[in-house]
Formats: sequence, C-alpha cells, structure tokens
Amino acid sequence: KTGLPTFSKTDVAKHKTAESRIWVTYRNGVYDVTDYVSEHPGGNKILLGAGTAIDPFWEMYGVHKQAEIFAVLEKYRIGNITEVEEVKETDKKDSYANDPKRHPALKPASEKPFNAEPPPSLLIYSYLTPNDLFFIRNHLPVPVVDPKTFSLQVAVEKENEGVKLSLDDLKSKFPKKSVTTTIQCSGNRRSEMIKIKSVKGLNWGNAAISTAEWSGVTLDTILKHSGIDIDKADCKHVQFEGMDKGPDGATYGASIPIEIARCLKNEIIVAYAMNGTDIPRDHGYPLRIIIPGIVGARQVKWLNKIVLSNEESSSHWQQRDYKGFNSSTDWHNVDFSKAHAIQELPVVSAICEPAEGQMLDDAEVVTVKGYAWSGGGRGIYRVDVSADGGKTWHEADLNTNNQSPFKAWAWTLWEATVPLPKESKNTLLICKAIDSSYNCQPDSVEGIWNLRGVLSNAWHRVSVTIPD
Ligand code: MTE
Ligand code: MO
Repeated sequence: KTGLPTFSKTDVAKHKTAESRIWVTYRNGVYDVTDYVSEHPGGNKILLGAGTAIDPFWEMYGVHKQAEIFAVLEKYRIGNITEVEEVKETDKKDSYANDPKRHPALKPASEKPFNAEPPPSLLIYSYLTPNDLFFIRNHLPVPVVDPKTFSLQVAVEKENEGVKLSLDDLKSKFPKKSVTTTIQCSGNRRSEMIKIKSVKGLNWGNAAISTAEWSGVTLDTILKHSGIDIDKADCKHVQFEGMDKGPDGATYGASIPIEIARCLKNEIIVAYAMNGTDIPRDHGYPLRIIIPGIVGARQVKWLNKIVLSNEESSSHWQQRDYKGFNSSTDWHNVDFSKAHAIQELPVVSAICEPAEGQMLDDAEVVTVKGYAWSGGGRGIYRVDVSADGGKTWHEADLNTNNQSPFKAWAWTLWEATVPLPKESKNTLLICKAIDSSYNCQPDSVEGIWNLRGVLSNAWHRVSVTIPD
C-alpha cells in the first residue's frame, strides 16, 4: 500500500499496550490492532506480537494464512515499515519441517498445522479406521520424541513432584488393556454451519471422526502406582499436557472433571498402541490419553504429564475454545469464561454414501450408508433414513459391533436400502439417529449455529440425482 506513513521498527516497538495503542507488523505493513484484541479468536495470544512482527506467529499458527484473515488485518493498516529487512535464515525455518508424511487419500482442511479427513466412503468401509486414514487434528507442529529419554510425569498439583514412568515401564510393568473408541472433533460437520453464516474454524466435512482400538495402561493403574487414589483425591480436575509447543512455549493441554475420571478410571487408557501398532506420530507417538465418550479435544496426544488439580487446564484450548454458545453470540460479545468446556458430545449421524450431488445408478431404490455415534457411552438405538426429503422414514440396519448400549464407546455403522420417489429427477436423502437416552438430533442447523461452528449435529442431508 502506498500513500500511508512509514514507521521504523523502533517506532513500532513503542506500541505494546492499550494505553500506547497496540501495533504489530506483518511483512512490510504496520497495523494498529488495539480495537481488534477483544475480537481475536485466539484471545490475548495476539499480544505476543505487540510491538513486533507477527510473521513468526502466523507461520506457526497456520490458520491465519487465509485471504479472509488478511482482509481483516488490512482494515487495521496504519502504515508501512521503512526498512524491509532481509528475512533471517532462522525466521525462514519451517517449524513444520519435521512433520510426518501423510496418506495421499486424506483431504487436508489445513496444511500447517496439518488437519485432514478421509474420504467418507473409505471412512465407513471398515469398522476400525486404518491408522493411515484416521482423521488428523493438529494445532501445532508434530513434536519429535525420543522414546528412550521420554517419560510420563504423574503428580498431584502442589503436593509433590510426582512419579516418572518411562515408556518401557509402561509397556512392561502393568497389565495391558484395550478399548475400542470413536474420536470425533467437535468441529466435525462444521461446513454445514459455515453455509449458513461464516464461523471461525476449519472447514470440516463429515469425516472428522474415526474409530480405533487403543491399548495401554488404565488411568487407575497409573494413578495407584503413583500413590494416588482417585476416589479419595481432594481435587476437581485431571489435567493432561502434551509435548507440542507454540512459539510462546505453551504446550497443548486439556482437562476433564474428576467425576468423569472417577467413573471411567478403568476405561481411560494411557495408550501406547493404536490398532495393534505403535501410535503413529500424527496421533500422539509415543503416548496419548484416550477418554471414551469424550470430545477429541481432551484426548491429549504426545502426553507427558498427568496432574490432579483443583483447576481446569489453563490451556487456551480448554479456556478459550471448544465451548458452545447460542446463535446470537458473536465475537464482540462472547465471554468464554461463562461457558462450560465441551466434554461428552451429543448424538450425531451422517450419510457417507452416496456423496452430495451424486448421480445414482438405480431409479427405484438407493442404498444409503453412514455412521452414528453419541458421547458418554450412549449407544445407538435407531437410525432413520429418508429418500424423499423427510416425508417417509425407514429404519436402517445397524452394526453396533455388539456393544452394550450403555457402554458404547465406538460408533454404529448403518445401511438402509430405501425406495426412491417416482417421477422426480432430484431428491434429498436424510438421516437422523436416536441414542440410548432417546436423545435425537436437531432437525436443522440454523438453531444450533454458533460462532466457532462446534457441535454441528443436525439431521444430515445429501442431495442426489435420480437417473431416468
Ligand atoms: N493433543 C495435542 N497434544 N495437540 C493437539 O493439537 N488436538 C486435539 C486432540 N488432542 C490435539 C491433541 C483435538 S482438537 C482432536 S479432535 C484430537 O486430538 C484429534 O485426534 P487425532 O488427530 O488423532 O484424530
Ligand atoms: Mo478437535
């Protein structure tokens, strides 16, 4: 931009607080973001860049690199920097250079950090999702962990240093337990909310959900070994900390309420294996916490610390993200401190076959396939499918994998062959599920729209073309 005043980096450095106005630079632009701070989805993390260049932060928090966000920033442009310096070699270093290779079938929602979902038709092809196709949700670069020096620390906050366990200890000293669970990101199916009104979050389709058999040591076993009786512990939360770090040094972390940890103490797994092999790097190598029935965000990957505390995790992702709000709450009036962190997820289902816009190969009937799942171990009692936009409903055949409906940690895959409406060229396929609490999905997404686009569990609709 020309015609704007120029400033030196020293000028910019004088503007670090609201009193003196908060300035940042990006490339050769100078921006006064004072009035934007309260609306920043990342909260006051934006202040990390106060008075300096935000380039290194944007490089790491790849969500920023979108045309829409450049446009937001340009609104606050007040000038240019005088000297466009050579980019230092160290600044050029890609913090994602050590990320693993991914399966080409995964469809990325963002590259850095890497986030991707498998094609829906492959997702339901097998009950256990192959490791290479399991959806990936990373907020930061994948850490490089040396299994030889790695240790897991287990402690009660303010009481002691706790106990440290090596990977060998975990694998050799304790009984191995396996649990088959479905993990779903709270942003799964967000694209349907985005169609109504834009939200801040990755544009997930309906495959930010996957199922695996996880093996490791139960939380109760590990706590007991560390001298902690969870039933007696005078604490309110169990915090989990990961090894993936942001530019500010803060690691990914999350917590669950102690009541959930007590109920599930023999079901929560400190996992070192996924579908019978070492956990792949993208999914938390060497260790991750698996909390059945709970939102993906709390199932911390690259786990290296478990802390019993009276406080929730102070992490950004526990405090300022992964919470639900009503449809009238927007970035200027949202108060994250007032909402509850998402833990158990609501009932959801989705059609994975046929695909949106597909031309069917039969004019009489259509075979519809998909998944259904609910949080808290609630199983699926019924999936209803319509091929005429909701006028008539048919019950799908369910594959619950013989789970008890009151301890169903993993999804139900389903299939229904349904007659197509006569003499029409297009039709709307719909599915909706009922869980073992007889919870149902909301009819439409309008009423559950929220600014972060989480908990998108309305009836799933897919429009298809009927051949002549
Ligand atoms: N744990 C760490 N350490 N870092 C992360 O970015 N993402 C969380 C959770 N655990 C995350 C994490 C989120 S939001 C989800 S949905 C799941 O991991 C995704 O798990 P997956 O990548 O194995 O599918
Ligand atoms: Mo997530």
